[in-house]
Amino acid sequence: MRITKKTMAWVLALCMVAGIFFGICWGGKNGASQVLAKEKSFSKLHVEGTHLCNEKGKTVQLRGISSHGLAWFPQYVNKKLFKELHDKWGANAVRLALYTEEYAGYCTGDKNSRKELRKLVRKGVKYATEAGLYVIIDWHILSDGNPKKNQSYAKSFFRMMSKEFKDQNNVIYELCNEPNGGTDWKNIKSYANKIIPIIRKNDEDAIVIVGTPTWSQDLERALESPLNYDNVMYTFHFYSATHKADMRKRVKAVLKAKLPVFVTEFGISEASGNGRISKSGGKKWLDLFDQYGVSYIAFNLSNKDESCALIKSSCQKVNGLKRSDLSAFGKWYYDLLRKKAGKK
Ligand code: IDC
Repeated sequence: MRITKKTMAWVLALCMVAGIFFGICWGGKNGASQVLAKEKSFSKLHVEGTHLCNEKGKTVQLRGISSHGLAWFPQYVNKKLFKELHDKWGANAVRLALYTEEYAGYCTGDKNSRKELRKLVRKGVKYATEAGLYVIIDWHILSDGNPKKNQSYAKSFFRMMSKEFKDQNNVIYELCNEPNGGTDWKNIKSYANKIIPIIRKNDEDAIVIVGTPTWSQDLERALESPLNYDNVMYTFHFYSATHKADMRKRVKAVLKAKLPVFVTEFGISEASGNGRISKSGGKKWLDLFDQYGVSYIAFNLSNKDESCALIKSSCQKVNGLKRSDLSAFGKWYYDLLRKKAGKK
């Protein structure tokens, strides 16, 4: 066959089309591009009234699960389990609890252990993103009752994280799990006013959740004197075998006054994380939060021998969980999440 200029042009054109086609396929198979595609599929959230909204102004209620201490139970930060939480449980969010002091906490180790913990957070964010879950990065203060105590660590941590995740719509920052031990709202505000600008410099409208006094229960203090930023929510935590109608009444009043609240942690055990469970109390609390579109996250994703763990202590699996592998709390929450997500 004589190769004419016309044939050459056709061959060239075909090569170009094939090149583009294979380029797209390769890009699609490549992990990074896939993550990018997923990232774009998360609606950017903002705060309106008591709750979160998506770009179309529709209420978005996040319902999810918190890790136990990341350093303590790192085995549950795995790709398959996070996908299961989304696909099978019907959750749409996870929380990564990074303890600051207890059990190899972020602020108690050396430079290397901090680096390893950041790797774990990164891994959690990646798996959550791939699974289609919003993800809360929780600076889990507890024995360090005043967030000012480890403020310099918090500053550099949130600076790094917000820089890294600035383009991800699904990442939410929780500044201080549970202030306690006499830490007042003035202390917390002063801390939040240092950290929020650091995050906002990298990600100007990221959702930020701020803890409240007395183990994140005194929402009234935030209502009296809110922070001067948009897209800020205030933390409330409850454990239904301890916290009952009198506290529900207080929370309801605050919601009626339109304070944006996020329940970043709850359990149906006693506040110690152990003891008896109250399913009926848990239902009353979640009914209230459903009524106001408030998001909630159950604590915790582990098999620790305590009644607030979602997995039975006899179960050693880290994914592929069946309903029968779950604790009483786990079964109750699994059924509730599936029902809310419209799964049969
Ligand atoms: C508990 C864990 C428990 C651990 C303890 C101290 O369930 O295994 O020994 O912390 O690190 C909270 C805290 C949360 C607690 C939980 C239950 O935010 O860290 O976890 N709780 O006590 N506030 C109220 C209850």
